[in-house]
Amino acid sequence: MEFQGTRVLPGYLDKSRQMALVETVRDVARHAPLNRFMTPYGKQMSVRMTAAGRVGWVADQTGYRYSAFQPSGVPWPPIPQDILSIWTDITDLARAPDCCLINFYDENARMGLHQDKDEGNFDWPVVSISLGDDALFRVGTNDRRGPTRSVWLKSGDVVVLEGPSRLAYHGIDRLKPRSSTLLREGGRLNLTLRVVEDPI
Ligand SMILES: O=C(O)CCC(=O)C(=O)O
Ligand SMILES: [Mn+2]
Repeated sequence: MEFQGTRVLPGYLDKSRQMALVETVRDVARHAPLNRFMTPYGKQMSVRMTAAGRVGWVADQTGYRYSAFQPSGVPWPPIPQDILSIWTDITDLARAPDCCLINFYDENARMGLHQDKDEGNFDWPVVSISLGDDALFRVGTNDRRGPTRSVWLKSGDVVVLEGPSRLAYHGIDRLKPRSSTLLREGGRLNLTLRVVEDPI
């Protein structure tokens, strides 16, 4: 399904793969606990985050950035194989992603409209996996003031931001609480796979 130039793959992961992925994410979170970052504007983000891979995403008063280290000072755990194979199957790329960003949304969490533009090279796609409660995903153009459209993402859906949509503004307006039973306590996990190239 094509949506504002963004590829949406509804139901890409069946229930058993979704359940296995939740266990994989729990295992990552044992080595890299979820963080509740502050934005550079001094507001606490409602989404809790962690990561796997060579780099993960951190935020503090000095700004947002990819870092080889967790806030605790230890490196991020490697990206698990079952997550890597989703990237390879969907993109057909030999290059592996450097970061699997993991977002956890409780029923009140949301993510404002933004571009993914800290990765250094936008020729690579971003692959985004939804697990758990339905989420209202909004995507627009490369212009913040451009028109947007919304689609409900369900557990097992995958979104690919690539080509002309790679820098599209996007965000999560809200969750539909208790719409999925995948996570025992409810809420939603989102995994985004990204190639991150260091500035030369
Ligand atoms: O939760 C989502 O579906 C989107 C997450 C996102 O845009 C991000 O982590 O940059
Ligand atoms: Mn994003």
